[in-house]
Amino acid sequence: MKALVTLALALPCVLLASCRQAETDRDIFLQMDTNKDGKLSLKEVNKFSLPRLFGRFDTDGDAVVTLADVRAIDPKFDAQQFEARDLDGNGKVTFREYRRYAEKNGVLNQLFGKVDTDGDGYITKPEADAYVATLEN
Ligand SMILES: [Ca+2]
Ligand SMILES: [Ca+2]
Ligand SMILES: [Ca+2]
Repeated sequence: MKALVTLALALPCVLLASCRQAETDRDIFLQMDTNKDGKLSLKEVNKFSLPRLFGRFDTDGDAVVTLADVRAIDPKFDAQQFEARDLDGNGKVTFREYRRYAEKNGVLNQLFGKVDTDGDGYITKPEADAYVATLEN
């Protein structure tokens, strides 16, 4: 559950750029929409967000995330949660391991489902805007 809390905090920023950054919401949406059909599939969201989420935890930028890296952000992060991601058990989570874990466990599915309010399996711009608006209140 801790991981979910961490994700819930990390995702609005990463996924929909609700944090005021140089990139606007619209730019992020267009960047994520790699096949340019005007809507985001879960696959597109994963492809865009997972490297950014991983990068958030890789605080020293050495391309692997250790438990120490994670705890620098979330001091109470559960060691078992970390071990679940460290598929070869060497104490370091690579992006490949993280992606395999994330896709297998559908870490973004819950958030995706929240934003995809009509449940058609795609996030449209109005759905994304409506979600960002709920965060800003
Ligand atoms: Ca698309
Ligand atoms: Ca590993
Ligand atoms: Ca939808």
